[in-house]
Amino acid sequence: MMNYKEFKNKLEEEIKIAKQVFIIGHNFPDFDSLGSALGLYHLVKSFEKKAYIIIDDDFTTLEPGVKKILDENKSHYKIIKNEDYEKLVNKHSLLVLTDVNKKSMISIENNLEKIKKIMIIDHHSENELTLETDKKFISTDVSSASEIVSRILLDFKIKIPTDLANFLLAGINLDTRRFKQNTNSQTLDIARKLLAKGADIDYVNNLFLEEFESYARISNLIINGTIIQKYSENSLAPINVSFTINRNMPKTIYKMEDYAKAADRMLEFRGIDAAFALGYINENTIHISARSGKKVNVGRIMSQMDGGGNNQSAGGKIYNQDIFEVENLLKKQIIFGLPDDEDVYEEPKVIKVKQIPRLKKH
Ligand SMILES: [Mn+2]
Repeated sequence: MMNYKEFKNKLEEEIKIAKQVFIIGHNFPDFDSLGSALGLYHLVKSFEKKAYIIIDDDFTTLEPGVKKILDENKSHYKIIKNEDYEKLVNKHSLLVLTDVNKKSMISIENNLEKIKKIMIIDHHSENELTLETDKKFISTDVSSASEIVSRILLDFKIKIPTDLANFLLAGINLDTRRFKQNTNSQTLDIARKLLAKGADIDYVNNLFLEEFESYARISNLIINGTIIQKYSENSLAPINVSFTINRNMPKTIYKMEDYAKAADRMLEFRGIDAAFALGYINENTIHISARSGKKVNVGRIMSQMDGGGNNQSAGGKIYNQDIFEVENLLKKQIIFGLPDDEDVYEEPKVIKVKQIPRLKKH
């Protein structure tokens, strides 16, 4: 393991000999992963090298603050998908992981053969899944990856643009829970220097407010609007499918990405095999987001509903129909998405209906 100074010097050396540098954070990036990645991009560009940030997630499913930063800044940074990386990577490439050290948490986990050099900047503890490299600076004593990257930029005396100072401060802010934890004098010193570079505390706070509002809105939709139904086939274990609709105020209009996130979140629960979230995206259009694990082919179900997608992730739009009729239609289609659509379908059983008081909003 290198100390900070050795790592910083090694990083400079490796960037300078690399043909191009790929920067990657963890899947579903948060402010720290994104801020530190943008900071590293700036570092690589300052050494006049080609830089790419790999984010393979569908942007519509990202946290709103993260998505906002990406949407507003995508012209300034080369942000690429896995498939672009596969085309660009060669034996002279350097890969830098930031805010992550485990293979299973990066999108290119299965495409690392061509990479000869890997460096890691992180503040999470290591275990047997940590990617193997001796060129790493991983310290759980540091608040965030953004703090480390800020320090590197400051030590190299690289000019930090105001926008970047904001993104780095957002990263530190997130992982210290606004300086309530993991904060020492160096964290505050770096935050102070970012503020001196023009970081705007109001901008950073607003990013967090968007996260919170979206989180509350989707949680409310899920808690008040989800039923779970059990579908069974003769010999196979029953399949649990969740349906999320705002059942109290079914006409409520949500953003398309809210349904995607609601379905994603439901699928995280153990035992849920498929998740559908549906509702209005404007007065007469219903959007359905469907997610599943291995047992249900949601692409097939959605294609029956004039939508599309693959086994695990699909969606579709329906015009001028009643939301609960659409839900019933969907339930009927589910048998087509089961592993074997022989005539072994039983009436679905509702196994759980939860209603708790709604939040004021929505
Ligand atoms: Mn972090």
